[in-house]
Amino acid sequence: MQTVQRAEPQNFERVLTSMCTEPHPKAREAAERFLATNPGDPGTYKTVAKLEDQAVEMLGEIAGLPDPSGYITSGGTEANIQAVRIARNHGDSRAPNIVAPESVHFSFRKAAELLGVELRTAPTTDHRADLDAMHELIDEDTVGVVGVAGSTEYGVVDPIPEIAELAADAGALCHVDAAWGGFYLPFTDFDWNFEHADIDTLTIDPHKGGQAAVPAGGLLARSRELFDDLAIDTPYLESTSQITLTGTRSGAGVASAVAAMEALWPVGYREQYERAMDNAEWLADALSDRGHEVFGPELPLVTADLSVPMTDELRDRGWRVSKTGAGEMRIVCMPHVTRSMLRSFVADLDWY
Ligand code: 0PR
Repeated sequence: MQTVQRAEPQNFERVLTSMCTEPHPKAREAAERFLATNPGDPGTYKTVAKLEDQAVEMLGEIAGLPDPSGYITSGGTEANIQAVRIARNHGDSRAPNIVAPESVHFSFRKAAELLGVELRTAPTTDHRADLDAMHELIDEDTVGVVGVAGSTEYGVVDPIPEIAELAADAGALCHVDAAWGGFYLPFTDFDWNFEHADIDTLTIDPHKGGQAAVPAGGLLARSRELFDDLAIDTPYLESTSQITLTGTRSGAGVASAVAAMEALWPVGYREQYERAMDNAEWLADALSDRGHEVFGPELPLVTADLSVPMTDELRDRGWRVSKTGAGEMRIVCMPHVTRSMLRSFVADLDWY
């Protein structure tokens, strides 16, 4: 009996809520070719180890960091956990805390619990980090200050240069979570990356806007020394230490990240950003024309105050839509979301 069948959803046909998308054909092909490789053992799997260096180099170019350090993680969660670990190990507090806006992804809660670090979250203003509120939470035990460049729920970009200043004044590290926003932001006017601010570490995920296959997240650091605090001895491998969180890792993710970035950076990603923003703006207009209160798009993500029963009805019709914590409907205009998809979505809304 064949138990492994076609993956659902097919063609991302009615998926309006995911931050992942259909991999680029070149990324899919590369992932298949590298399925049996393990960048966790670079002595044995040399080709994929070289590809990982290339991936980090390209992510550095996207994030404005010449000569970057970093690696391809299993996703944004691992990258954020490792960034908190770097901040904790780099600081010298016995009761360390990190300060972040309340809009941070829940992966920071996992990081805090795992690492014994207190996570202090500050209220936001219009979903954006509030610098005064963050400043109030910072004290001598603060080892890290976090900004979000493209928030999960509202797609908002925090004032990163000012957050980096808060961190520097506190003698703490600055981490930016651009897991989702990182492949859109190079084509905007936002100051979000290493070029614009004194950032120490940054999360940027090829398996989201980068159109790589899952799993391919990215963690970058301004200097190699930041990773030294994470190094664990690996006596029986050819390489002598490991800075990653996981051991055996997916070579498929690494290879597909390189293939996607080679195919799309920068022209393809720019086109993708422009198309996604056009779609998000079209949707925002269509929803406000129908009397809904709309937030966004700052990046290609729109929320609207559609009633909860309506969201349930849409789900019954096969639309994959999700809600924010405050109950608004949230639509992410990923590359697979086309104008015709949005037209039929709005037509379904009109039907109610
Ligand atoms: N940081 C930000 C800003 C994120 O939006 C996310 C994920 C992460 C970190 C964590 O990344 P990983 O999920 O790669 O570890 N944001 C989405 C979310 O939690 C992830 C997602 C993706 C959810 C696809 C659903 C889905 O179909 O909502």
